[in-house]
Amino acid sequence: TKPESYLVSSFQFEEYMKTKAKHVNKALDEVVPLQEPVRIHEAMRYSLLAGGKRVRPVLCIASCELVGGDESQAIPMACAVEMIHTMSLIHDDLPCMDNDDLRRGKPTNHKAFGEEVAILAGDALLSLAFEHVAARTVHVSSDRVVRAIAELGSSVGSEGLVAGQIVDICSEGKQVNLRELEYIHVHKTAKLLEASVVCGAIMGGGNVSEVERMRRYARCIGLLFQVVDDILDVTKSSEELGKTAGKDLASDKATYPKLMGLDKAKKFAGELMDKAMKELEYFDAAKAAPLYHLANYIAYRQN
Ligand code: GRG
Repeated sequence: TKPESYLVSSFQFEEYMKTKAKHVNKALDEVVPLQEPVRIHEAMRYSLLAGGKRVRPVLCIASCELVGGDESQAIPMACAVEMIHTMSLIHDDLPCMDNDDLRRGKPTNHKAFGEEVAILAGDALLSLAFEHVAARTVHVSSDRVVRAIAELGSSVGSEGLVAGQIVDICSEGKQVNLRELEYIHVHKTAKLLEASVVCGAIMGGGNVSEVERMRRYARCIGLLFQVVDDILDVTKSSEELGKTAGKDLASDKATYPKLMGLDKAKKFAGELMDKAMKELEYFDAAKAAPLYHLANYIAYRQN
């Protein structure tokens, strides 16, 4: 599939991402000031303001604007999804989970602050996310705020991120089939992307059919995100190794290229992209431009 065919040429995507990310970063900086107790707020800010791509908050804002809402209605929710994303990374990096030393090119939270503080920083960010949406959302009816909070909650808990993580942990050392791999990815990665998009549409005043259409779009790009990640793992490491056997094909971690072959994985990514685009066709093309480009960015990113 040609990426160009989806692009509305006059739309400045990089400019759009930069501007929206700047708004989100400013809001996040204000939501978590360096106050007493300094140690915990320092640790929260360290990971929250560490320079992530802000894909989830930008999706949230774009989805809100697509259905006719204003950015201001989605900003607290946009901050909340980034707080939850950040806390999931902090906990994922812990010695009892993935035991990683580096994240976004910096020492992981527990390396910088110690394990106790890292666990608490994650807990505090998770709690603050829900508090912030409930307390700070303006110009949205309270029934919409409550619906969005329920949506967000289900994407994180034992039917969401946590479900993906537990199945991933329990499958360690075992052969994972395609169905199980998809379950892990849908829950660990796609659920929060889905909540970001769906909650943006709810806050922006979308009707039920618009919200559900955006959910289907998000499910496709959520899985796409991971399939592309798996493909990049293979292609990048084979480049680094100076060809053929990619690291991922050699390691025991299940990936799409490993389970279905690289060509089929690429074809699958293309199909997910097409399906996502189909959902956007229902909307005004100019208004949907950011979401076309976001899908495109996820599909064709280089890292
Ligand atoms: C959520 C209560 C709760 C606990 C956490 C550890 C855990 C349960 C879940 C793991 C979730 C996880 C680490 C999923 C992977 C998510 C993912 C695709 C990360 C990469 O996202 P990017 O590329 O990263 O958007 P940046 O750094 O740009 O933000």
